[in-house]
Amino acid sequence: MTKEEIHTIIKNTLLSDAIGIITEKILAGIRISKEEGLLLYEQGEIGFLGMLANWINSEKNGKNIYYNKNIHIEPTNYCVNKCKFCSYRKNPGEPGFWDYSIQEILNIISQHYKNNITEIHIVGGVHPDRNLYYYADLLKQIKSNFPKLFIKAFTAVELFYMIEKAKISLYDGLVILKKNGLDSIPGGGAEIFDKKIRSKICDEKASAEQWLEVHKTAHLAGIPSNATMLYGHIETYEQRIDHLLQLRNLQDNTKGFQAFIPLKYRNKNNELSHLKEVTLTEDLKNIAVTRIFLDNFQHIKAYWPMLGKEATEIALTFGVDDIDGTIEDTTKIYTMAGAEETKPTLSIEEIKNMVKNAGKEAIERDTVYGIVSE
Ligand code: V47
Ligand code: SF4
Repeated sequence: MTKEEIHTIIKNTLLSDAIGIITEKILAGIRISKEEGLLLYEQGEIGFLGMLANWINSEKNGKNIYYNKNIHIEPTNYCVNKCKFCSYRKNPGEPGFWDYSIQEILNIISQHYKNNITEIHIVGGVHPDRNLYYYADLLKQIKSNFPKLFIKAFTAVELFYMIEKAKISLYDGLVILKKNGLDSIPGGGAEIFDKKIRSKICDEKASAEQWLEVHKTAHLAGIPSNATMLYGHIETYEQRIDHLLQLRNLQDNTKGFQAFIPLKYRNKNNELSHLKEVTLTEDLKNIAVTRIFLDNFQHIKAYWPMLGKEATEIALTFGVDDIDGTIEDTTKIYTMAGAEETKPTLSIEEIKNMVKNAGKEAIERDTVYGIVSE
């Protein structure tokens, strides 16, 4: 779809004046405001939003859909926090509790290394008895055993806890981790920045300001990161747009975010299980609005273990240019929360078919979006 074709659609359809004006701004490369973003959520028609987001994405990334060969490591599900949406946290002694040693983590990586993985993604519970130097040692041992692997590790929530406990500055703590092998930071823990919602769903964990400060400091220290938003629980559209605005503002300052990942709330086995999950239409609308609003983010990722494989394929024409990776059945966070994929694994053939069905091209990348040649 070209710009001219979108202009024709605006003229010949029953789009409201307001949506028509916002679209003209977008086509002219003019940033839209918070109020205009909210209007897209409230009044935007799903097919039109998808077309617009797909056009923006093709201007930024052509037909490329990025994926990587990765595994996740979830070192423990022991956690000092008690987020109401979490289906994963367990106390020692409870069925389903785990707490891997460094050696066990190295063994897991060895089992997958032969498959040419390029990245390990490490996130887990905030363990009360571990500290910054333990995690620095973990990174160091992974790097010395598997020097070619990129390590994307620890949400801002885990980082804030371990660095505060070490009584050093965020900058110094992050530099220690970087020197020991931290290559990038995943986007988890952001949830929804709004104070009222945060106090209702994840009262104990790092605040919005602390989450943003960790990412800002990481960018200053030369560590790139991702950002997420947990949507589809008790938040409003206004709170979603406010969350996106705070990310867009920080990205203007630091340019350190690589990808934005909307995370759909899944409702099994947690304290918010009474809430209904949102529909696929809502998922696609949310993806499209985020692609339109976050004009300074290069990549929008559909995290397929959360969204499901079929929905991810559709998302590829709603503004998404990244689908995370092969994962090889190494994450439990979403399975425990009721996502369809009970053993999340995506083969290269499946990725290529999914991307081809969407009329795009699959490109293998590393963690920092360098292209991996076959
Ligand atoms: O912060 C927890 C979410 C996140 C549920 O950076 C839930 O590339 C839905 O950050 N329903 C951790 N979501 C995962 C994460 C992530 C995942 C994929 C890629 C990247 C990246 C980062 O998982 C948590 C929380 O927002 N989460 N429970 C649930 N019931
Ligand atoms: Fe802990 Fe993360 Fe679960 Fe919150 S979502 S309780 S921080 S493991």
